[in-house]
Amino acid sequence: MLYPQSNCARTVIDLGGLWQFRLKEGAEWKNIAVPASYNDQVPEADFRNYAGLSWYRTRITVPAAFRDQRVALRFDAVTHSARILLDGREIGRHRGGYLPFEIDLTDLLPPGQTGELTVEVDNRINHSTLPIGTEGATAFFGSDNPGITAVEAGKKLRQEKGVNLPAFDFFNYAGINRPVRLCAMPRAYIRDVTFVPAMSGEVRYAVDTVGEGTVHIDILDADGNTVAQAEGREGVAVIPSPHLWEPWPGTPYLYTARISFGEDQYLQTFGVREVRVEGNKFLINGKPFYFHGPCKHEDSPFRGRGMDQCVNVTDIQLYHWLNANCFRTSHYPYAEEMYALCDREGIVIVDETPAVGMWADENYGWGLNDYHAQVLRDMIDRDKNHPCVVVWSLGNEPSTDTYPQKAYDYWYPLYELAHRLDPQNRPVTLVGCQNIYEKDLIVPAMDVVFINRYYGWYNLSGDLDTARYAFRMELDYWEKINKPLVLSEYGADTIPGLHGAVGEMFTEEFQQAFYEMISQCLDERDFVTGEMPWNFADFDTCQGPMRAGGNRKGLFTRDRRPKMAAHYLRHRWGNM
Ligand code: BDP
Repeated sequence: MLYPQSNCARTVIDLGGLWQFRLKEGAEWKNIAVPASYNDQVPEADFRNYAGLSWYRTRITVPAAFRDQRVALRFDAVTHSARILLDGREIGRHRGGYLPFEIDLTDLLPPGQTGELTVEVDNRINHSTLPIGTEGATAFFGSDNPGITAVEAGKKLRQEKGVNLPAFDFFNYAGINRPVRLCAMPRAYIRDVTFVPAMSGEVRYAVDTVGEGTVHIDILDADGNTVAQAEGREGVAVIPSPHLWEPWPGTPYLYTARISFGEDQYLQTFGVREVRVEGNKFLINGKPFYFHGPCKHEDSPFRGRGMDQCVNVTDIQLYHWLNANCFRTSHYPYAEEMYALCDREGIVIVDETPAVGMWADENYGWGLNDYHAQVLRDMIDRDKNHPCVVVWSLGNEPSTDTYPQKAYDYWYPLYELAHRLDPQNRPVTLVGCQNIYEKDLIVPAMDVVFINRYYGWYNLSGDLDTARYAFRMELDYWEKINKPLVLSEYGADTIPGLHGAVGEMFTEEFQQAFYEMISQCLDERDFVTGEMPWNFADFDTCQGPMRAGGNRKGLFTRDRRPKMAAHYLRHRWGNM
C-alpha cells in the first residue's frame, strides 16, 4: 500500500488533532490527541488497564475541490483492531494494530459534505491476536503460584473481569497510534509500485494501476537530474554507473522514480543496494556487514506508542551518537515515517511482524497461520521498496524447543512465504528465545540465525565469569551450524544513578561489565555478524514483580539520557 503523498496530482489532508474519545459504553466523552495511544492521556487507572471496546469521533469534510477525484480515508495504524463508521453506518473494519488500511470514500461522502467519523477500537489481546495475550491464564512476569487454591480462585475472577494479560514485555498501548489522512487522487490512479534495483544499475519495476492510461517513469538522481526513463506497467530502467545506497557510515544515496499515469503521479524513492547471505557472511553490496545497534520500541512519555517525528529524529540522531548502524523493529512493524527516515540516514532495519508471545501448548500456533501470513504479506507489501530494510523477521521468541517439529511446521511455511512475497528476496529470520538450543529445528533453518540470550542476567544471574563460560559453550554449538549469527538481544536492567564499586545487578557498572563480557565472547568468533543490545531506551511494560517502572534495560533512560553502558558501546562501535 502506497504511503500518502501530496504532489502536483494528489492532495493529503491530515486529520490529526483533538478528537472526542469515550473509553467505554456510558462513559463521558473526553478530548483526546490523535495520533497517540489513549492510555496515558487521562490519569485514571481505567485508561491504563482497560480491556475492551472504545470509541473515537470527529467530523470530517471532503473539500468541494475534490470533485471528480478518488477520495480515500487512510489509517496508518489503529491498535489492535478497528471498526470505522460514517454517520453511524459501518464503512470498514481492520484487524491488527501496526499496519495501514484504507477506505474508499468516493461514493460514501460526496465533495462539499461533512460527516461524523467514528472509530471503534478494540485493545483486547488473546490467542487470536498478534501480539498474543495469555487469555487470563498467567501474567508475563510472576508465576501466579500455580496450585494454591486462593490464587487459582483469584485468577479465575481476573479472567471473568476480562483483563488484558500480555504474553509480551511491552505495555499494551492502544488507540489511533498513527496518522489518519484524507487522500485525494485522480480517478484513474497508481495503486502500487515495486522497485528491484541491482548494483549494475538495472532497476526492475512494476506499477499497479486502476483505470485507463499509460505509465511513464523518470528516474531522478539526488540533484533532480533525469538519469533513466521507462515506459509501461513493468520493465527495466537502467541507471548508468549508479551511486549505491550504503549503510552508515557510507552514503545512503537515494534515487526518486517519478511515475506518471494519465493525470496521476507518484514519487517513489529507492536505493540501489543488494543484500545477500553467503556462507556465514551477511553481505550488503557484496561487502560483509556487521550489525551493531540496539533493538528499539515505539515508546515515549505521554504518547505511548503514538507516532511522533520529533521522537523519531531524536532517536536516530542518538543512533548516530552511538555509532550504531541498525535496529530491529521489535516487536511489530513501526510507523512508515521511521523507515523513510532510516532510508535517508543509512540506518539498517530488521523488520518484524507482531508475532510475539507464541508460547507452546499442544495446539501450537493457536490456528494463527492464515492471519499471520496475511500480516506478513501486508508488512512486506508496505515496506518492500525501502533500502533500509535488509531482513524480515517472522516473529520474536516463540517456543521452539518444547514441540520442535510443531514449531517447524508452523514457521517454515511463513519463511517460504516471505521469500515468495518479497520482490527483492531479502534474507529471512525468526528471532530465537533462550532455550534448549540443541532441540531447536526452526531457528537454525533461517538464512541468518538471530538469538536472544541473557547469560548473566536471567540465568547465572550476576556471575559474569560463569556466564562467559556458558555463552562460549553455546557459541561452540552455533559455530558448527555455519550460518551468520546475530546476537539479537542481550541486556541487563539498570537503574540510572545506581552505582557500586563492586558492580552488582541493576548498577550502571554491572550493565557496562555485562556488555564488556559479551563483547569479548563475540569478538572471538568469525561467524558472528552482529550484536543488537536490548534495548535502546527504557520502556513501559505492564506492571509486575520484575518491572520497576517498566523495563530498565535501556542504554538510555526513557527520556533519552545515556547510562554508562551507552558511552561504552559508543566507544566500542566508534572503533569498529
Ligand atoms: C526478551 C523479549 C523482550 C523482553 C526482554 C526482557 O524478547 O521483549 O523485553 O526479553 O526480558 O525475552 O527484557
